[in-house]
Amino acid sequence: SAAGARVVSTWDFGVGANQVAWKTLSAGGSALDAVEAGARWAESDLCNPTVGRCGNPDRDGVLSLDASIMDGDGRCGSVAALSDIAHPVSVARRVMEQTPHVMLVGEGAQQFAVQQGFERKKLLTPEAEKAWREWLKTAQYTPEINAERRSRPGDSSNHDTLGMLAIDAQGRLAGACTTSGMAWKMHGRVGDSPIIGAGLYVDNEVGAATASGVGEEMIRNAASFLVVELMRQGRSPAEACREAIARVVRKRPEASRTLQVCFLALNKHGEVGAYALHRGFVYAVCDKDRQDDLRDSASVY
Ligand code: SD4
Repeated sequence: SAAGARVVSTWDFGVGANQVAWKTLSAGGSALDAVEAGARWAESDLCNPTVGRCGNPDRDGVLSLDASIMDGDGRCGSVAALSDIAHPVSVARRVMEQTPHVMLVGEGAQQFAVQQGFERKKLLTPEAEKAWREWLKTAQYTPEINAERRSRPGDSSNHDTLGMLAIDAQGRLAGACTTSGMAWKMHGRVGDSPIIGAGLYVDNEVGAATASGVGEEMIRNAASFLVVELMRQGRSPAEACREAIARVVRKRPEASRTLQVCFLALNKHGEVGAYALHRGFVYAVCDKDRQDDLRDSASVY
């Protein structure tokens, strides 16, 4: 039975992603298959300007995607700055399963994807292109603290990466993270989402963590690894996320006032916790009792 299974995701569209993942979990499938399926759903979501094919481009008008996947047994794979491929999370899984490497970037990642049978096609939507042309008028890179609700296509809202963590009926953990990164980022910029330990970390012995927000802060603090290590030391998921946020603030108190950073964690007992720098972070929780639970995270500000 799927009694102990559970899946959690960042942001309100995490509800829909969880429901897709739940189909796998409730049928006795693996956490790894579940998070890949959920992340693929987010990547094809027509309304999401920060994940997958409808994402906003970088400052040169190029849509460049980052994604990672990690199994609780330590296997992991990721792609960064990948263009023209609709499902980066699945390419990340192929990197994990079909190569001796963990991370492929840019052209090499795309070449590998095509070799693996992924279709190469231009993804930038007319809405995203229009938003980019609008942005070019001022061309200021000033990431906003996220809107509380789902952003619309062409919205310049920056924080809607999907981070998803799951535990399956057999107690195995897995996670996935997928994003188009910060809108209007520099060409070649890589965020936290494809960096194992920054945007995602999973360890069957302890639990799993993922992040959303301005990725530079997560990379600086090896943040998802930090959250998992804090849980290893005995913190609950919520305490671990809160302490990691405190670390972000201590390191850059001034920047922390204007940047959003959000952590979500799931431990091996299925307990869930979250914490954010600023209010407005919501996360979705799905298990056998409830498949549409959306919760508000606590925050510093
Ligand atoms: C990044 N962390 O590329 C991602 C952006 C994000 O919600 O989380 N958006 O820095």
